Amino acid sequence: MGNSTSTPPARLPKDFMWGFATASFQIEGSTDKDGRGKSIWDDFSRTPGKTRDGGNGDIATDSYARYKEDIALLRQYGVRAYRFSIAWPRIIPLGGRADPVNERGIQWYSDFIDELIKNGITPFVTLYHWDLPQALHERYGGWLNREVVADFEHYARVCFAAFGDRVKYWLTMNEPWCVSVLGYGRGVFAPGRSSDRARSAEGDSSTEPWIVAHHVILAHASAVRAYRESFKPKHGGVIGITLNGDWALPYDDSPENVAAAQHALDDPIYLGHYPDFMHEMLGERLPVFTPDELTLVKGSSDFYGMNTYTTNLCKAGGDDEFQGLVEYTFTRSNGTQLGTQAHCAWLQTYPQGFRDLLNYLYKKYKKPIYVTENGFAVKDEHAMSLEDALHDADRVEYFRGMTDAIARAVAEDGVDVRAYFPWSLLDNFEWADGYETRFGVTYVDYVTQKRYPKDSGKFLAKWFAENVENSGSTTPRLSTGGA
Ligand code: GBH
Repeated sequence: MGNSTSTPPARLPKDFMWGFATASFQIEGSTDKDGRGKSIWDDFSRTPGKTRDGGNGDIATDSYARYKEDIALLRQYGVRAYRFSIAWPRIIPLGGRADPVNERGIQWYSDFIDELIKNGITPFVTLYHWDLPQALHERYGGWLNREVVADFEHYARVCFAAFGDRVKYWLTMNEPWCVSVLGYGRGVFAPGRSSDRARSAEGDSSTEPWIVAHHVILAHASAVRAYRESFKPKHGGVIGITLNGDWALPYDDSPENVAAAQHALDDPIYLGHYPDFMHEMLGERLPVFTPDELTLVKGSSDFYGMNTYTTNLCKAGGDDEFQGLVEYTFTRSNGTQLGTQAHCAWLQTYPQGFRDLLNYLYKKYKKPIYVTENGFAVKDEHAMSLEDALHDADRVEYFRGMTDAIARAVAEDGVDVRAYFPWSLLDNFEWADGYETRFGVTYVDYVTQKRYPKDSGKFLAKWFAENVENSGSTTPRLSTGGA
């Protein structure tokens, strides 16, 4: 593949989808409105010590109440699509397949989807972005119990039936690795189970993450089968999963580090089985798919859905099973850094890695790629004045590199990338980081809830207006000023 960045790449095709991504618990607030049940993040985030600044999701960006304002903002940016998630406990407050469906929750998302469509914006829906109904956790241990597979499938069917006439793009799960490892291994995300007794009173990090991941995969695949059998024939949409997939470079040329980088890239959904090194690492602790389940899982995504933020240099070794016994670093063997450091320790800017990842995945799996998240948190942005935060130069640099990488992957390397969703429309509730880490292209003043487009948001609006073949539908209107 080429590395040239001197000439401008060709424009993206006119059906290329771009827009911003968000997730229900990170933006909605209104946690007690319209019959919503509790999610595992409600109590977890309200428990002292679980989020860095003590923040919780009770108000967030107040987007449940302000949804028309948010959609007007999306329109100002000129997006063609919007990726958001549905909160399971708003649809089925107690979560289970025998529990009542909440018509008010359905009505809200239905109105929301109508408002998007009225504004020419394509809805792109995630069914599960980490807000499991608390009732299922209490009833049978949530993701730890096989029961959850049928309950998730039922919830998915309710959503397909209610919204499938208007929603043609579905994601079942956001990042199974985070659900499993961060929720049930490291215990830093809800429900916060871990063998580390300083974090959690309960949990077994040697087995639970793998059990949870197994159920998440089966729940995903069951929902996909339901969609393909009962809804796709009349609705004609596409469905898949999104994984957190960062590019992996070997730290150096040694065979063990080259193998380590490969381990960091392998996953069971697209391979259709657990990778060999997982068997070696976990032995009896790795759950087993029956032959029927393997058939169910294999091919269970119509596209390669991927949240990607950075590139890691990989070294074999260490004892962290959650990273497949691979150590990550951003410091090259010559002591230099891979890229610009973000506010989060795990994130540096490295656009060439993004282009290489797109090429690798397309050659390996030959499926269209939907980039469902990509973004950057500027260091100490939370402590800046509004004026300084709006001039988010490091985020602009990040998106300049990433958009160039996408355009070149498509136009010069022939990779079939269909969508790009920068994370995120708004600064929002950043899970265990609370409100301290800001990923928005729009600044949110949490006192007034006013939204202010940052330079990065304006950059993206302009870039996509200029670099996608014009379909004549949307034009950014940021000259009219802030929101
Ligand atoms: C996304 O995950 C999430 O989908 C989104 O909700 C979130 O707001 C966004 O990232 C920004 O963080 O420090 O060892 O605990 C991106 C993938 C994987 C990145 C887990 C952070 C933390 C690893 N994430 N990782 S650790």
